[in-house]
This record gives sequence, C-alpha cells and structure tokens, in this order.
Amino acid sequence: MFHLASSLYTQYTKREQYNILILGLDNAGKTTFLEHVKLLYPSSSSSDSKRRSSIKKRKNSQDESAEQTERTTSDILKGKRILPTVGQNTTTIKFESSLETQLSSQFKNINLKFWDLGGQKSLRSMWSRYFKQCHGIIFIIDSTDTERFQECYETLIDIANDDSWIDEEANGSMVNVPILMLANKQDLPQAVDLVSLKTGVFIKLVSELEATDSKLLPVSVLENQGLKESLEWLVTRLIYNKSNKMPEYK
Ligand SMILES: Nc1nc2c(ncn2[C@@H]2O[C@H](COP(=O)(O)OP(=O)(O)O)[C@@H](O)[C@H]2O)c(=O)[nH]1
Ligand SMILES: [Mg+2]
Repeated sequence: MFHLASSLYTQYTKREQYNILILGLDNAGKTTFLEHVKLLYPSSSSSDSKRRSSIKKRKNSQDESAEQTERTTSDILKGKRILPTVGQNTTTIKFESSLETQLSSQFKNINLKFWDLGGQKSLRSMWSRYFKQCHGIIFIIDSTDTERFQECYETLIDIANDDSWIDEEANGSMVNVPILMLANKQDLPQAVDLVSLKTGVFIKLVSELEATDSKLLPVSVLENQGLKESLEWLVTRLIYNKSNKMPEYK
C-alpha cells in the first residue's frame, strides 16, 4: 500500500524536462538571456527560489505594476558584469505560463534546462555534441551587428544541416527540434527591425529551414522585451513535438 501511494506520488509530482541549447555568435546576448531567465522564473533548485522570492517580495511590498517589475529585473541585470563565456553555463528553471488559455494546463510541471555554450568561432564545433540530447534551440542574433549577418546565417544553416540530427535508429531520418531565432537588442536605435531581417539575408532561411519548426521573433533580452512570449512559443512547440522527442522525466 505504501509502495503504491509513493509511486502515485512520484507520478503526480514528476516534471517533464526539456533541454534547450542557447546558440549564436559571440556577443549576441546568450548569457544575458540566460541571466534574465534566471531572474524571471523560479529555479528547479531551492536555493535559487529564495533569491527570486526576495525579488517578488520587493514587487509586492511596493505594489508595482508588471511593467515596473520587468524594469527591476532589467536593472538587476544591468548591475551585473557579464563576461564572455568560455565554458558553458547551465540552469534549470520551472516554467510558468503567463497565458490564461486552454493550453495553460499543459504548461504545468515543465522544467527547462538551458545550456549557454560559448559562441566564439573556435567553440562552435563543440555545439553538435549537444544536439542529440536537446529538445529545442534558441538562436540569438545581434540585430545591430549587420556585418556579421552572413556569418550568422551560415552558422544557422550549419546547425540545421548537421549530421548529428540523423537518427540511425529511425532509418536515417532527421530529428526535428524547434528552432527559435531571436532578433536581439531591439532596444537599440541601430537595430535592424524584423521585417528588414526577414527580407534581407535571412530570407533564405524561410525555405531552408521550412522542414523544421522555426520562428524569428524580435526581443531585447536586456530590457525584458518579448522574453516571456518567446519562451511560450518554444514551450508550445516542445509539447507538440513530444512524440518526436520525448522529454526527460525528473
Ligand atoms: N542594448 C542591449 N544590449 C544587450 C542586449 N543583450 C545583450 N546585450 C549586451 O551585449 C553584450 C554581450 O552580451 P552577452 O550576453 O555576453 O553575449 P554572449 O556572448 O552571446 O553570451 C553585453 O554587453 C550585453 O550587455 C540587449 O537586448 N540590448
Ligand atoms: Mg556568453
């Protein structure tokens, strides 16, 4: 009886975990993205939840609007010194949906584990080692770095065509995982807007990545613009892609 109860308990409390790679050229904003996500969502480990609940308390005590809360996390972030990533940063968060839709029940009990890998050219060859275990990719583009758009585009195509996606167990078919492309730094005046990005060098992406589940969204990860909406799109796609790529159960 005890055994039954405990296994029911485990079943009920188990969380689905999806592994997400954060990729992009160096200086795109990958680490800033991860740091902001850590401020916005509770960590799967208890010690970090405490840190976040203190942010929440500040919010409640001052009765701030949602917009002001966003400014708070953005201010915290601006006070941090983010150094170029040499190794990798990983974080696991408990995903919470802000949408009150029919889908919100599906968004329950989901963990997202992020891998922020270094983006310098010498480190990019390491990325494919992580493809087999990942459920989704976030590719961050610096919308102000027009000189490197072509390199950015080629890097994306290399990711999509990598041999690691070939699934030997399924007659060599390709494993598709959703790719969320973020046109970052939209807060800066020199940022190229979404329409120009889509019709410029990235126009080829539409046809070349059409076999995969991909989307390009405008964001400012520093200013917390479009962050939650982007993650919601990604989580929706991860759930739809479950039969292709099963989550881990934790
Ligand atoms: N204005 C602005 N700056 C950003 C944004 N995201 C990142 N940055 C800046 O871009 C630089 C590189 O960011 P970082 O996260 O280290 O990039 P990574 O190399 O991809 O990890 C840092 O100076 C960040 O403050 C953004 O949305 N807006
Ligand atoms: Mg970094």
